[in-house]
Amino acid sequence: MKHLKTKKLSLLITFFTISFTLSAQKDYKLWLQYEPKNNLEITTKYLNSIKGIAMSGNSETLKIALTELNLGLSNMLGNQIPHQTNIEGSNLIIIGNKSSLDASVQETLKSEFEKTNKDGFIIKTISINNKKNIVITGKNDVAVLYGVFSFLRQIQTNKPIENLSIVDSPKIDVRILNHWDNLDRTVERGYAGFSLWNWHKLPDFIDQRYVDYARANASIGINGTVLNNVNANALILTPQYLEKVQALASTFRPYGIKVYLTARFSAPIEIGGLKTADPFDTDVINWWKNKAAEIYAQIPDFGGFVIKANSEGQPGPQNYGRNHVDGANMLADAVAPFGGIVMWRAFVYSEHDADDRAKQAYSEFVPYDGKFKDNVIVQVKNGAIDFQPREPFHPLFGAMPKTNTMMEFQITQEYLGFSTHLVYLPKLYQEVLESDTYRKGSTVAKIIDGSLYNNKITGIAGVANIGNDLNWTGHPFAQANWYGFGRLAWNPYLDSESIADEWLRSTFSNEENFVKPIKEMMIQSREAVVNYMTPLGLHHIMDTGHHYGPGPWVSDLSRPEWNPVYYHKASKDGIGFNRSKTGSNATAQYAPEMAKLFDNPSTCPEKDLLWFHHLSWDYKLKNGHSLWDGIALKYQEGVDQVGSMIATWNKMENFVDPMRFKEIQMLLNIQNKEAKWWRDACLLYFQQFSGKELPSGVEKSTQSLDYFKSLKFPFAPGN
Ligand code: GCV
Repeated sequence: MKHLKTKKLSLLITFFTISFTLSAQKDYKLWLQYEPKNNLEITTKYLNSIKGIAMSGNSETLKIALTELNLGLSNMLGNQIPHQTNIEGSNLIIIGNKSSLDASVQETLKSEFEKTNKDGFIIKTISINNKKNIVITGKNDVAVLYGVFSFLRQIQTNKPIENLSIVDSPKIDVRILNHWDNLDRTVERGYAGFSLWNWHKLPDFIDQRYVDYARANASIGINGTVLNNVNANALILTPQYLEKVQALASTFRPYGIKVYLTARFSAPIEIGGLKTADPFDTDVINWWKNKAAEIYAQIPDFGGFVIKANSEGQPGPQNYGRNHVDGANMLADAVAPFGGIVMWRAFVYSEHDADDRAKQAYSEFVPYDGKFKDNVIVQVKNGAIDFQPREPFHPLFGAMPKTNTMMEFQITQEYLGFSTHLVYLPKLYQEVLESDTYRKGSTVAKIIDGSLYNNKITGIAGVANIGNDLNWTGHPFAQANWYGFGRLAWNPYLDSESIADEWLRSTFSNEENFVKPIKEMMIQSREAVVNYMTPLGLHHIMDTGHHYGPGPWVSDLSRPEWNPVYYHKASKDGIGFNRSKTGSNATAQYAPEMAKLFDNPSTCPEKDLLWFHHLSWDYKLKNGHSLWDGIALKYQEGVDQVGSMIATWNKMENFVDPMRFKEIQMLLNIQNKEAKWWRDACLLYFQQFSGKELPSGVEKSTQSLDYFKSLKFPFAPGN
């Protein structure tokens, strides 16, 4: 009897261990789940078009492509597909780069090849000797790998493959993640554990995670990674670390991912023993040249440097009376012989400049237009302040026609609820990319893909939300932000809703009763966070330092523009930052049509109202509400939106494995609590100035303002 009981117990433990492991694997597998179709009709349809695989070439990259194809097809369709070396037969999947293809196949795909760029791929059903086959190809092996992932996505998302004709080239050259990872493995603004890079064990120990990371990135077309924080430690450039960097670069290479590093401008002093880092000093110039040669000797395809200079205390050329052009061009010369680039960040503002912080990057950089070398690209955040839940697009986009300009988005949710809030960021990215700059009638996307000004290099960077958490990103839905960033970096004209659709199908389920409501939930989640944190153009009212939770009352920090009160300017007479021509005149940094629109509160989009205007509490909004009522109702709307996200998710239990279902449920409950915290704290605080009652429909706080002010979070992550 006792024996039986023990046996039962051990069976039960085994069952739970297996189901936990399977569930945990799902979290880890991101959008590459390759779930079995479990549907005879669908499976048969696919298998009818896939009778064999023929691969030409045997590079590392092609081997990876083949393994991926085998894995995806066998998992989804339950069959091992036979391989062959020739292309005789029908319904074969033929994979190989252009030059390895049979001459007649090359000829058949001539016009498609003309339309593809270096990394672009072709997936086409063609007839060879009167037999139908699918060719997956491109001009190089990495392009073939991209094609394989795209082909598998067709099947993951239940799309037909009978008559394929896909020609897809990336519109941006540099599609790159920026890791703000420190050498001690902490991650600045990281909310998903510690850094993936285990510097201590490198170079000899190659964690399987490095490979899985590269694979995930390749699957969405990301082709570069900056390994270390922009607040850099010069040690990364020492031989001891470069050996480790080389090990990572070699691991990522077959996946088409280049490694880049942040260069600390004062490195010649800190690790080079020089007395200065002056970009005009011959020893300094030579030091960087030698350093570049040393790096390229180990990593021939090293991508180049990113630099945060003279920003938030980081060293830069201005320490020596030089300017950004001097610094950037000096580094550009060092990497140019090897084909490297320099991504020079435009995130600058000074405590000694009394002007509106939102204006400073534009004021400083526009006069340099045309002065940067061809291999420099100026990296500009999407908005002029700092990755807020909503910002109007940065006025630098379109204002430097003779300068390569790239986008910097933040994927990690520094100001958007860390990794406990479900916020689908591609919606935010899309809003920025499709903004009309009125510069020759162009959108931001057209500026960064180079089509407007014919730039020499184009790029999009995303500040990574990846850490060593089992699920990579802390929140299972934050995986969608990594995924969506990659997809938009490939093609900035994609629609965020279609991206959500394919991500959901690849990550969870193809069931319409799941995809439809959850897609709606994702799409709405961005507006929800704006509503419960910073409605109607409010911004930067997060608590100080860690940026966790509300802190509109913070006013005692040493630099004025670090204080939330600087941004909302609430007083008895109203609220908002007057950036119109009667205020800081930041509007004048936009094209005249745009400036005119922003300048007038009645034409300024209401979503940006308090970004550009200081208005009285009684100001009438378009819906007839007073500004005070409108703000309060927006906060309430945000909370209600989170409530409906919870209601939607709670109905999804049958579509999701238990672990992810429960995780997301718990996280949504945290989000709900924090949305209410935001609403209550902000409304109590602003009410002191408005002196008005809450409009009907807005819930009253059960806590006092002093209670909210007393909350302290000394160990908030990411700091
Ligand atoms: C890496 C903001 C963040 C900083 C970050 C900085 C930047 O200020 O709070 O953590 O520093 O942006 O982008 O350089």
